[in-house]
Amino acid sequence: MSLTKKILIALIAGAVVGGILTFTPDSFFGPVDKYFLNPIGQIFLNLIMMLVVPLVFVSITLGTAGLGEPAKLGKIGVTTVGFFLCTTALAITIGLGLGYIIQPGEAGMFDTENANYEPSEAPPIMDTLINIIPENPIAAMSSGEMLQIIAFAIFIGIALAYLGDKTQGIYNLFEQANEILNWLVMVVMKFAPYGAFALIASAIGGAGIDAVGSMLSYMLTVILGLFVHGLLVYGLVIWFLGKQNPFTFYKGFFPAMSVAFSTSSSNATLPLSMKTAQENLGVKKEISSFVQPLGATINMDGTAIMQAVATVFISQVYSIPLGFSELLMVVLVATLASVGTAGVPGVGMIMLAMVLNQIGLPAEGIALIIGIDRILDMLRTSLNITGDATIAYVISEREKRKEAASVK
Ligand code: DAS
Repeated sequence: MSLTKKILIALIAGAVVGGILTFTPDSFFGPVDKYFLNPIGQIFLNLIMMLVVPLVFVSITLGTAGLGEPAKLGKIGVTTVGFFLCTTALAITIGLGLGYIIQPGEAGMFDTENANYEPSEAPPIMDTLINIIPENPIAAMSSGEMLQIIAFAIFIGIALAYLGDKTQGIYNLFEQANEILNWLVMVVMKFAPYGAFALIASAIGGAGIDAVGSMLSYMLTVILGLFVHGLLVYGLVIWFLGKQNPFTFYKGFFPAMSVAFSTSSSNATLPLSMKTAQENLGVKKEISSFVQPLGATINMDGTAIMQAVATVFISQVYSIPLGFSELLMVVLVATLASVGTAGVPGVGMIMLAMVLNQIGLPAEGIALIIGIDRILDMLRTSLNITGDATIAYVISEREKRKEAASVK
């Protein structure tokens, strides 16, 4: 049986067990989660997170070196970031639109009196952009500062491209390191079904049916936004720019989406995202190795949709109308906010506090939605990595068409 089928069965089984657990008392769910579900889920998460920093560093270095002369790297880089910003701005617009059409904040009484949420500090956007160049690359790697690791890897890759044969040995070393890391990814993925089962059972069991019930209108609005963006926006991009049937694309990329769903972490899924894009979708290795790690850090369309819907939801619950300028501010801040935060579980909530603060909405409103956020995080993380793969696929197909034309 394929890994995809095993993960799918594990997810369904985990969701059923999680649903049953929501009806059990905390005195039962607590120990089950603490001594069984959480350890299995955490071991799986740690195993893949262990590979992320070395894999991002090696793959971006190889991807950059593989793109060859900096002029091509510059073009690919500008196209990539341009695509990222456009799709994220579209995602936010879809989220805002659905929030106004469905009006989830009017769906019922929400207890705003006891709503209390202490937002953890999100990195100021300007600091993030200035600090992209690491003072100490080793420190960046030890603390998992993904943008700084990516920047350092790009410099190394450019040097390898320029120095060519002089550093062929080092290039080969990176190639061999990449082989080792990909082999380890394959080994770790054998554990994926068990990790997926434990993670989803714990997330659903922990959310509780009552929380889901009262937040249903909000959840359904976000989920609708994710599907509209995934099927319509990415579907059209894959169809018209990638010249591919979107459903063929989704079928090929599903293994990565299922792991993203289980882990709620773009970073943790990155090793499999790149492997799946290259092997199942035929994305050129140097494009995949450059676009996907960058996207896992700065491109989060699913998160942007949640933030847009949550902003409208909170403005409705607190009866604070948003003017056109506030809505534009949401688009700008939510688009930029995703640049500075890595793809790890729950990062969307941290960024949401930043967005709410910027437009003067109470961040305490996050307390209303945080209980069910982990379930939405699973879905939006799947969309986040799919957006990265979509852009990598489109750019790769365009490069292939250019190469074919130049051969003729
Ligand atoms: N979990 C984040 C990710 O890995 C997304 C989020 O928190 O919204 O992409």
